[in-house]
Parts: sequence; structure tokens; C-alpha cells
Amino acid sequence: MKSCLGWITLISFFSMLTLGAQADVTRDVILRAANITPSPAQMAWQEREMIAFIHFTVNTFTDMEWGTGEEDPSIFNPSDLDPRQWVQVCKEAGMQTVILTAKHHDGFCLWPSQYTEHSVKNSPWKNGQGDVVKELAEACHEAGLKMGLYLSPWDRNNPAYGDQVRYNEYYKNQLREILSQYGEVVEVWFDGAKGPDAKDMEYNWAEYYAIVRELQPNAVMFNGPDVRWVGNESGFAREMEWSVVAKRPGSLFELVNPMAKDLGSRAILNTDSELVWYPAETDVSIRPGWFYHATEDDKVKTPAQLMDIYYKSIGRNSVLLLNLPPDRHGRIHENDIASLRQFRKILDLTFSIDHALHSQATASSCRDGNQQFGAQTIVDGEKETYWMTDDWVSSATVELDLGTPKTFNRVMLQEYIPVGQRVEAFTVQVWDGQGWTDLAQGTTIGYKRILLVPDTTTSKLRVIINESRVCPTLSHIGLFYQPPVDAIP
Ligand code: FUL
Repeated sequence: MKSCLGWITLISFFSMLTLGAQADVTRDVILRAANITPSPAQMAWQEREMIAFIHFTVNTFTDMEWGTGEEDPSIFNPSDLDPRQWVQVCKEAGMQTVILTAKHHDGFCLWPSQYTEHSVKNSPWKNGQGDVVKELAEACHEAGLKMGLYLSPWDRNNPAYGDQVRYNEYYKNQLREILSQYGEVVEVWFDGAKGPDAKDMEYNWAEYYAIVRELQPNAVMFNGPDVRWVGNESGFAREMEWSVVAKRPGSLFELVNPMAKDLGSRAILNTDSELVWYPAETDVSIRPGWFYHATEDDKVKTPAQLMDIYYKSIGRNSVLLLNLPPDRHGRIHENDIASLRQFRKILDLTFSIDHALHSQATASSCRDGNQQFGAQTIVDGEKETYWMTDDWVSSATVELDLGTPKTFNRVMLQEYIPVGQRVEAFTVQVWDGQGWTDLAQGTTIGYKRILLVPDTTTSKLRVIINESRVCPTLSHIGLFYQPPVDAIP
């Protein structure tokens, strides 16, 4: 794969040189955008697809969402704290990473930090000898899952907060502690939230990022250089979700407006655009709140709601970060587990059979005469093989002959993003016996796009790439059938 990537980079480089002379600036920007690629850590994060978020702290015991920072550590006393149970539940649901709120805005630390007294070490839990981060790290390790850590910059307890020098030092010390004592950490979550009453101060982001890179070089940083917030906490990404976006010129990794409808289309790119690979993570809670509240036991999202979130996040070129808050015992509640199990069952029933697998695939253009980049790679079940058009071809058609009529209601499309995200407009059509009819249309594809279509039976389907930044790629077209949710026992 390496040599092939090197070859593509070389071609792209010469393409840019040739085009630069004759084309306008916009074309140059588009070429630049088309050739921005994910880092290995971003790629690994994207492929893990679904992450569990664990919100747990003093708030669990005070029934709050944002603690004041004045909580007495003695209230932290889970009767049966069991990170192994969290990890088991997450693993069964198909999550590959678990991110824990090591410190939320109240400043209470779930590990015995040497830099503050406001932590588990002064709680009655395990007589002050416990360490939640350590227990989670061990549980993840045993189960083969990855761990991520959330460390809130906004700290309502620490007296140094507001003093630029002292607080930044405190925060950096804590970052070093949690990133050096617990083995591999694959994601560091920098929450941007700050209450209106918070003292004014600047965080030393550049130094925070440097510490993460030094201690955990393979970790991605949320709301840092690697992963961006999708822009809402309701569980949906945009229908047009670009992983290459324009950042605020001169900023470290700030977007002009992370909530804007359009972050990366041609319409907003301009000569000054500083472009970065900055994919979206969709964070949402399985309950209305981020922390556990007994009053929300009957408000757990249903399997159908979780499916909807799945299609609108993972199915729209985003990673899903689903929050599962443990209760006062320190365990994930049975209602949440029941909903997750059914969600997993629907996913398995739907995605276990790909009706397009090993069908006959042809394309209107293939880079090398149907050899390495031929259309058949799209349906070979291999994620590292992919179809690509000739160098100057930015619209093309791929046709699948399914052999016999197949029934499906989900169409999955995947670009080969290690070479960039390129498709800007596509149409899916089906053969009705006499001609082609439109089934779905869209703009971006990215790592994964899942289209919800009515139950459709056909023996031939085609995907038209109407517009692409440079030669488009596809690594997968999948056709799946999701049974009606109510019909699944
Ligand atoms: C927000 C926080 O204020 C919430 O409490 C929660 O942690 C959520 C994931 O991020 O910014």
C-alpha cells in the first residue's frame, strides 16, 4: 500500500504543478483539499467507529450535571463500583474504546492525584485507597478495549483557576499524571465548556497538545488538533460532513464556527483557507443527562432511537461517542443495558449480510485498466483495496450486477480515505427491468455513508459519482436489509 500511496502523491504533486499554471486559485485550493489525508492515529480512531463515554463523579451522588467544586469528597462512595461491568457492556455493544471523565468541571479527580486533595483519596470509597482510572485501564486491557480520558480544563474547585501561570501548571501536571501512569490512552478529551461565572483565563493549549504528543504519540485529541466536535449533543452529523475543513487562519485548531452547516464545501473554501484533516465526533448521551439520575431511568433512549443516532453519526462520516453513565452503585443500569443489547441485535441482523459482496462490478473509468484499482475491489470485502478513476476523471459510474434480485433498504458507501476525501456529489440508481431510476442522492461520502432507502428489490445497481475534487475512490459499496425494528424479538 505504501508504494501505491507514494505514487499517488507524486502524481498529485505534478498535477498541481501543471494545473497551477493554467487554472484559477479555486482549482488550486480544491486540489490541496483533495490531497489532505488523515494521520495514522486519526485513521485508527475512525475505523474504531463507536466509543463509549462514561460520566461518573461526585455529580452522580449529588444528582447534578455540573458540580460546584465545593462537594465534600466524602460523598463519593459507590457501593459496588465495577469498571469490568462497564467494559463488558461496552464490548457487547460493539464499542472498542471507553472514555472516562477522569475530572469533570467540579475538579474532583477519580485518580489519587498528587496535586490536589480533591480526589478519591479523600473519599470513603475503598478507604481512600481506590483509583477508578486504574481499574478502568485494567478492565480495558483484559477485555482488549482501548481507553480514553477526559480531563476538564474548566475546574471549579482548584484555587489556582484564573491564575494563568499557576493553573496551567496544575493542569499540565495532571495531564502528565494520567497519561503516564495507566498504559495506552488513545483519546484525550478536551472539553471546551466553561460556565458564565468562570474566572477569565487562557488555557495553554499548545503546551497541553505537546504533552499528549510526547506521552501518548498515538492518541487523538478531541477539541485539539485531531478530532472536532460535530456541533451538537443530540447525536447527528451533517448530511454533508467533510473531514477536510477550513480552520480559522492563524489559529491552532479553531474553526470559525464548529456549528456551521457547511465546514468544507467548495462554497466556503477560498484562497486563504488553511485546510486540515479534522473529522467529526458525535457525542450524545443514552439518557437526557450526562450523569446518572434515577429520575431518568425511564428516559433511556430506545433501540430505535439508538439506530437513528447510528445512521446519523457513523452513517454520515462521523465517529459516535455514546455516553453510558454508571449509577450510584457504580454500575451501568439494567435499562441502559437492555436498550444497548437490542440495538446491537438490530445492527448484527442488519449488517451481517452484504448483498453486494462478490457481485460483478464494472466502472466507466479505472486508473490502470482494471488492474489494482479495478471496480471489483469495491465488492471484494477487503478494506485496503479500492477503485480509482483515471487521473483527470472526476465523474464516473460504477455498476453492480447482483446476479439475482436482492432486497435491501440500506446502501453503504465508503471512500478510501487514506488518500483523501474527494466525492462531492453522487447518485444511486437501480435497474427496474427497463431503465435506471434514482434511489438516492447525496454530497459527501467520506469514510462511511449509509443511505436509508425504501425496501428495494433489484438485480442491478449503479453509483454515479457526479462530482469529485480529483479522481474519486471507493473501497466499498454494501447493500443491507434492516428488518422492521418492532419485528425483532
Ligand atoms: C459538555 C459538558 O459541560 C457536559 O457536562 C458533558 O461533559 C459534555 C460531554 O460536554 O461540554
